Amino acid sequence: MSAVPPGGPPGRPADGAPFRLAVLLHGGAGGSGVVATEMGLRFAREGHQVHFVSNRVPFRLVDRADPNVWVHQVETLAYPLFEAPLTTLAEASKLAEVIEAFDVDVVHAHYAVPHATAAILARDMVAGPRPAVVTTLHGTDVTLVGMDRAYLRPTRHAIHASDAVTAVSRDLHDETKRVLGIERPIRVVPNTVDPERFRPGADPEVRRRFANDDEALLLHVSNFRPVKRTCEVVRVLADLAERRPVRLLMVGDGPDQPKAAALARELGVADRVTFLGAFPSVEAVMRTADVFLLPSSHEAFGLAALEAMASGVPVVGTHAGGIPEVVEDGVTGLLRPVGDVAGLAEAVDALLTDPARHAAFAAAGRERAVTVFTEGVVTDAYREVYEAARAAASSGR
Ligand code: GMT
Repeated sequence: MSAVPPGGPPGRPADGAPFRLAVLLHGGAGGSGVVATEMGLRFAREGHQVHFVSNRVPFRLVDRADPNVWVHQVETLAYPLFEAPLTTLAEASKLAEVIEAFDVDVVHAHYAVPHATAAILARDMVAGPRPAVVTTLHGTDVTLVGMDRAYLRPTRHAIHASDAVTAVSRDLHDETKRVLGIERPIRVVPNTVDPERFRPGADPEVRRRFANDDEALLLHVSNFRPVKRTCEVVRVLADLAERRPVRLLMVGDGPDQPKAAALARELGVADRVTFLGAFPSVEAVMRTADVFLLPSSHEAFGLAALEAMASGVPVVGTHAGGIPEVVEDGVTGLLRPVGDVAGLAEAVDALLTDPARHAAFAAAGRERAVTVFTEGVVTDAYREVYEAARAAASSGR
């Protein structure tokens, strides 16, 4: 990883030449930032130059040095006249600097507003050849931010002004077209998972830190926003605790964490829950779980569910958004309607009561994760998108 731009020779690469790629992402814990980081690292390993532009060192980049990877930190000015720092402008400015210094030919913005907006502004500001802007829609950039009156028009603008747009699921593709009235083509490119990092085979010593051998271990990983319905995870635990020895691991942090902890105390199950906070290497903990819980009210994809499946952990979740595209109901997990806490608890109990079915789900989940959501297929899809966008952008130059 380097933070100092050495500069790159100017000139436009031919088809098939390595990309000089800038990646705009949320640097904190969250699926879109994880996907952006992992995809960037994959392209770097293939020999492309990858420049992460973010307000912080990306969460999942910790300890993963690569000579093709740069991190450019966005600096904002805290001026009392501004109620909040003008980060989108600062991001556009840093990105424009990076484009010029490294002759970046493709900018990949993960999330519409603010990242695609910053990318489009930077593209318009640079001296010299303009890079292609590829935008990946991740979910809440459309379903929450994009639908808010304050951001609807900039979101539509960001989508229309990008050279190429992708969405992480068919559900998000359809919803973007429907609720934002977008007519341009949007390609569905699903998320992927590193099958070596997320693999089955719990270390019994790690598992014993959280549960005794006779106890079932449930797991939830998220950013504890209201959409994740983390209190329902605690309610499922409380329901199950009346039937069997069980413990729950809650990984991550966010606004609803204190509510979930308070509910655990109120329901008398606080001694059965461990809140581990947010940390980047969740894989060792992931494979110790018996069931992964995802009761979200909406989820464009559900990356944590894919990571659980790759780890050989069946998922119990909701029929929400793109979750059914990831978790095959009745095969790799069990899905229930949003808010059906009793149904979710029943589903967990059914899996724990039937070891043969649990094992079949675990194996099918791993198989689906590594065959349907294959790293190579997803990387090839993005490579095609980058090539086409780079060709289109350079013909318009
Ligand atoms: O959850 C968010 O607020 C945004 C975003 C994030 O940064 O974590 O999550 C979205 O992108 C992920 C990666 O593509 C998807 O796996 C999540 O399903 C999606 N979240 C929602 O749609 C709520």
